[in-house]
Amino acid sequence: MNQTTQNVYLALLNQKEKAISGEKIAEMLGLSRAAIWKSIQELKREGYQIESIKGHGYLLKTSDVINSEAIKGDFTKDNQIENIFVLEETTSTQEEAKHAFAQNLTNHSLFITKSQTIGRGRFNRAYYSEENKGIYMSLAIKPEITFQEMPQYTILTAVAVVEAIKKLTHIQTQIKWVNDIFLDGKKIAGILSEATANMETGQINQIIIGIGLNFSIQQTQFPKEIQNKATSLFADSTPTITKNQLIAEIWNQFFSLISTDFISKYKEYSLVLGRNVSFTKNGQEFFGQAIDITTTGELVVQLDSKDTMTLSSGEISLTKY
Ligand code: BTX
Repeated sequence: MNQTTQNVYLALLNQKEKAISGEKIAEMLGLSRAAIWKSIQELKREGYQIESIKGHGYLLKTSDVINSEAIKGDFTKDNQIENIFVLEETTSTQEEAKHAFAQNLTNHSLFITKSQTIGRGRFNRAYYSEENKGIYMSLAIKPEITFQEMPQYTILTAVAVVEAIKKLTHIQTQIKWVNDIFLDGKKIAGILSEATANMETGQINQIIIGIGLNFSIQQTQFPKEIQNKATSLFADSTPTITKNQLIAEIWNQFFSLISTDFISKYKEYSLVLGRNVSFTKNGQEFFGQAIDITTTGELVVQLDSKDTMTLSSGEISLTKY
């Protein structure tokens, strides 16, 4: 979207559900009526719903197109994101953040895409990203901290996602250790945190936190392989919020929770505590019960043999027995 169109969009947005005439926008922006008309057509092509009301002008209706200004408009003062880049399509927002780091990115930047062609999860697994029906974003942070000083970003982000969804929709989701958000027993979101250290100083100097959230993918639209284990926030109902609102709220929560005891909340929202789980370590399968999550986010499992094992990473399965 070019700068003129962005400004026209802002003029419509600032009207707050009232119509504004093309003449007035032209006057405000010091542009011709024809230029305004052209921008309105561009906005419509991008998916914005704009109604023309005779004698009143243009009315921007609630339209769920990801837009950086709409997102920023909902930021709280805690939110430290300085730049938002909205991309029509990319391979992976994690890669976009990496490229930005390679070009000397210095501040907190958020990369969001409407369509992701090679979205990935942990262990290079694919993350299914349906165009316009999900939130696919990566936050790039440039800290100078040691590994020990680094907050548990995956845990923090999981809590931020649960809190944001709860605040905006009253829907209660749960966290499956370590990085998945579940609704009604199925995954609606996954988190991928990646950090890079400077070998000379030993400091962590690049952190990328990726979130993939199934917003309004219909249940039947998921690929066959994940049909039974994936769902969306609004799989079969009309969304009651916009993606822009949820994106802003997730990062508002993230920055306000960072200095709090978010591990307690993580435990409160855990899908696995008290449940029977299985996992594989060094090629051997273990069974037991998840009994605790430590202050550093590790999962404590009491094995059937009564020994306990503390897992710091990897994956567990919930078992039925
Ligand atoms: P994960 O490795 O924990 O989960 C990946 C697994 O989840 C897959 O193997 C598959 O079984 C299942 N899966 C794949 N797609 C979906 C989906 N849409 N909904 C539910 N289950 C699914 C989780 O990894 C972390 C994913 C992060 C994705 C974000 S999107 C923005 C950023 N860019 C990018 O490339 N990755 C991150």
